[in-house]
Amino acid sequence: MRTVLRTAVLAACLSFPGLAAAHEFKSGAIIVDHPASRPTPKTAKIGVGYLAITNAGTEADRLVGGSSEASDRFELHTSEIVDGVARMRPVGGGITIEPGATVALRSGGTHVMLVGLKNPVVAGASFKAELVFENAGAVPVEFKVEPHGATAPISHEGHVMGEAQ
Ligand SMILES: [Cu+2]
Repeated sequence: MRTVLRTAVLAACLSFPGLAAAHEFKSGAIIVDHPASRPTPKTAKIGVGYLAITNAGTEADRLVGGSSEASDRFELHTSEIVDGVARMRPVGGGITIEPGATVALRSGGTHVMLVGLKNPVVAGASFKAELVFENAGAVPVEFKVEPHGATAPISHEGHVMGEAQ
């Protein structure tokens, strides 16, 4: 079933490259699915990166860092709720992806933080980046900037969860 779905998505991408929502990047055993960012206010100095990493190999690998053309630094953060407020802190030691596992970097959990934005991140734009893995090495990817709430039900609002509706 999953294979059928994936095939359908790929076919859709090939037919309508401009409209394709799915995009993925491979290097060795590592598959990076749909690197996405969110628009930022004009004065923002930080942006976010969301993506999913699958390890199709037989040995564990570890995402240890990266870089992007959009920012001075590329950090791995994790969010946690402390006294009802979402706080972030850098991930120490990288993110391990076990063989056969998929790890999603998402709002409200572990995510990429683009620190020191060179320009505002604008919806519809894209930027190049590199993920660095312990075994797979540097994996070039391209982030697409999607409007807030594009990937329901996950949204960037994970960073301000302290605000009640
Ligand atoms: Cu963060």
